[in-house]
Amino acid sequence: MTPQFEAQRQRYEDAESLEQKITELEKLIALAPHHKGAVKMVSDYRKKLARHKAELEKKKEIERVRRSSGGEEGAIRKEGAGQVCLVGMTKSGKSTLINAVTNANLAVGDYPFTTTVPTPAMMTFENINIQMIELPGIFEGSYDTSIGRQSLALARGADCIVILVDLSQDVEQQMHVVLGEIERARIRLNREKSAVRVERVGMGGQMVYGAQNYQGDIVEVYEYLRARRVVNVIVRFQKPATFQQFIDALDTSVAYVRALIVATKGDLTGSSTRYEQLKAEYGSRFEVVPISAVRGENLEAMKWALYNHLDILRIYTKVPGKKPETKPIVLPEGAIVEDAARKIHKQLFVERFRSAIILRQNDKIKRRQVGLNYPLQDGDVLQLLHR
Ligand SMILES: Nc1nc2c(ncn2[C@@H]2O[C@H](COP(=O)(O)OP(=O)(O)OP(=O)(O)O)[C@@H](O)[C@H]2O)c(=O)[nH]1
Ligand SMILES: [Mg+2]
Repeated sequence: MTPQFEAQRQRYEDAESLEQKITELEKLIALAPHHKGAVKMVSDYRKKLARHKAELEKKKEIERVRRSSGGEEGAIRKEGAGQVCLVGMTKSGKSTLINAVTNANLAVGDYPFTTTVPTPAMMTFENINIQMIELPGIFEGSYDTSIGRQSLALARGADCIVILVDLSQDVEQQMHVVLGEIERARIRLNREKSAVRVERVGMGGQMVYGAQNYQGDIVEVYEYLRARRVVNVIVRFQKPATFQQFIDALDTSVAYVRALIVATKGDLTGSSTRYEQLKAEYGSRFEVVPISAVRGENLEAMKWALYNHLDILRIYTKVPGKKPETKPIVLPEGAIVEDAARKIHKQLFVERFRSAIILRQNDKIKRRQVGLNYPLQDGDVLQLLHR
């Protein structure tokens, strides 16, 4: 490492805003040594850069939606390890479900639209908190109303969307309405963003790579770019991708959110047939979890499914000679030791990092000494040592 590199690393670490971090990290990567030993480090920095950028983009999108949906009033502050929005038609059982898994006592009515505004509650699961938000019932045209727009704006920024389907009613009709409004709100569910990458450049014309991955006639891609007057651009099809995915990649106002279907009222007649229908129809795109909120059936499995859709890791810190903490720190999937160290105490454990020890109960190697770039796993016990 050159002193120049070290100085830049410091500048990156001291950067306060996301924008600043991105700029400094880009400079850092440019200064990185090219020898073999540095490959892993550079690749980790690149990953981090991508994460910063995604975060920034998401922030901007949320900001944009907030502006177009009439200000801050609709926003609910994120709390806990993740935010889950319940989206379903009125009387689908959203409040009943939230009451069954939290301490909340939301009004449950036998008439439509009992819940009129987005309503949060906290669910404790294992040893973390997950925020559950009931959105007012969705109907065809919701997105044209101000409360509907506000609700869907919340869903957009959520970490996970639960589509709540009432198994005592026509399931196809419910899915049609809910997916339709979600689509209009420019939310894409369970779609991986990285199949197509679009980079606008200053010059060079239209460059398309990986055309063999494009599912369609590549001519329509060039056509579309011309129509949108995108003159200088690099498009990379990194995985099999459709035209819609290409358009989405070009359009930064589209939000990508993880989602699953919770099918409720499994205690009522006809529910098993409708559940089978739902699974056959949507099972390849969404995990479908059947429950009965009034009977409290299958709620544990539902909580696990929610947890898994949040893509988070729980890390338990440990001081030498003591038992691990019972409350974990929560990090996004893909996080490395450094991300945990930064969250605990940057000055101490990142800048003066000496080594880290990871304890994995259910692993062949139960104790390993690792560096800052080591990827973490859910449930890891982490002991950090500083100079
Ligand atoms: N049998 C049965 N009934 C349920 C279940 N969950 C909810 N219900 C009933 O469905 C009706 C609507 O429930 P809510 O929880 O108020 O539904 P919601 O989706 O919050 O409805 P709104 O807020 O009005 O849009 C109530 O009569 C509930 O008792 C269930 O698991 N089984
Ligand atoms: Mg309700």
